[in-house]
Amino acid sequence: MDQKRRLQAQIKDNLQKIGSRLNGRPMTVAFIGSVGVGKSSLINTIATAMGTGCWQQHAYTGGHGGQADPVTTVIRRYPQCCRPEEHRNPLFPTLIDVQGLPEHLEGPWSDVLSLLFYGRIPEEENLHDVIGYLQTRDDIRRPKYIRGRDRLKVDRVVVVASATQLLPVDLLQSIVEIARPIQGRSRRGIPIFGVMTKSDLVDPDVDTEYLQKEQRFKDILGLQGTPRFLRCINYCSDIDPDNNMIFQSYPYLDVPVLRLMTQICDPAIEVVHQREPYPYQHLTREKTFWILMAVVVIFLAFALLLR
Ligand SMILES: Nc1nc2c(ncn2[C@@H]2O[C@H](COP(=O)(O)OP(=O)(O)O)[C@@H](O)[C@H]2O)c(=O)[nH]1
Ligand SMILES: [Mg+2]
Repeated sequence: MDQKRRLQAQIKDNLQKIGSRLNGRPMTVAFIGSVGVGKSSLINTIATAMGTGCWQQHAYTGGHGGQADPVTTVIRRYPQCCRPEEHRNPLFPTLIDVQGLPEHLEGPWSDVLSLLFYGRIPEEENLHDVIGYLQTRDDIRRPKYIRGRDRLKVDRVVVVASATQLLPVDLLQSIVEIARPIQGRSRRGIPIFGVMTKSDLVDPDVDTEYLQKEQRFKDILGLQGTPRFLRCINYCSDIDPDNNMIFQSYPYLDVPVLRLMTQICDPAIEVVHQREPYPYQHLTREKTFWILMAVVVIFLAFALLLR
């Protein structure tokens, strides 16, 4: 218990330091990964670890046999680590659960994820609607997603994979490219963390297949030799079949997650080019811009002629 309190105190300290850098707004941590890897469970585990009470289901967990709902990709936001009434600390991070991303981010999907990271997608928006919108409009006519809000900007990306499921290599690579672009027009670079859930279901000491998967995961995300990786066990019915977690918390689950949270909230880790705006194409490359210019020129010419 002592260790839990000590880590919580350190996180609060870190948040205080980061808060001034973010102009007093809380940081936003996005959880991304395939369906069923345990993103929602991880959010609930973090909520429990960061708080004082027992486990509660804030983010809805459990799937329908691992099937994704093909038409809803919703961003759920959990301000103040799911427990605003407990923390009353405006600097406690907002956790966001990015549900139902496809395994391959083709076409406009990477734009959508990029817009999300830049804080341009309003709350509770179905990402499939954003896709539909982008497919029917060119760059200049995107009034819906043209405004970025600082409090919606993603400051940390936590990529979640499971020890028992196939690694979605394509998805992982795309997330890295979008979060930390090295070429192209966008430059805002967001720190990436990796969590391997369900480590209760494997034995890393002898399971070489698992170890290879973990190495690959770290390689793709650039986590090799860094403290930005965590093997974790979530609060779930496998580890607590009688659901005693609704009456108590388990320090052996809380402490590892809190260790990762100290890293996530470490003021030494920063977003590169934090204030960089979303790189809309330069205005002069837009058809609409030239049409407007032509109208203005014709109008001026008429005005001159009629003088
Ligand atoms: N054994 C075990 N099961 C887990 C763990 N984390 C999540 N689960 C289970 O995995 C399933 C999917 O979890 P969920 O959080 O809904 O995944 P999501 O789709 O990524 O949000 C649920 O049945 C969870 O109980 C874990 O660490 N260990
Ligand atoms: Mg979920």
